[in-house]
Amino acid sequence: MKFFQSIMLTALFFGCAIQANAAEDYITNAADIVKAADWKQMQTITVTFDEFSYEPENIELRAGQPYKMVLKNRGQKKHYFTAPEFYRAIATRKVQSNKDGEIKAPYFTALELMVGGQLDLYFVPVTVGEYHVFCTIDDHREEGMEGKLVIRQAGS
Ligand SMILES: [Cu+2]
Repeated sequence: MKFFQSIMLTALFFGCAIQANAAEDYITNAADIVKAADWKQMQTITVTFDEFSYEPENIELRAGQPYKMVLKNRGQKKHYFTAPEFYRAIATRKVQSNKDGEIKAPYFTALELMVGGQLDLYFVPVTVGEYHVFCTIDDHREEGMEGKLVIRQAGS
């Protein structure tokens, strides 16, 4: 009986764990949010990469406000804009490279910029919270290449 109970508890625990993960997953209705947003009100934020920093380091965003985040690498090395939780907290419209095209996906985990590269991320922030962004190359993060992305409630 005890053994059976523990099996049931384990099943229950994993059931909850799976549900919790699902709740923390990406914004599944991103397409609707992107479509409903007023892109004429889009705000542009430029983030410049260098050794070893993002400028600005901390970015504040409003939920529901459409943005274009222009990522520019002005450094002498390749750099990442890795922010797995942040990308799952936004409704992504697209990532655009002005030279090469557009990439559409439900969400991203990381974007890598070559030396002199630029990528424009079009999105609507959805889930209020604080998210880390960092570079995963070598010891760049330890050297200081990290920042914070904060999504605040609309109107706050
Ligand atoms: Cu880097």
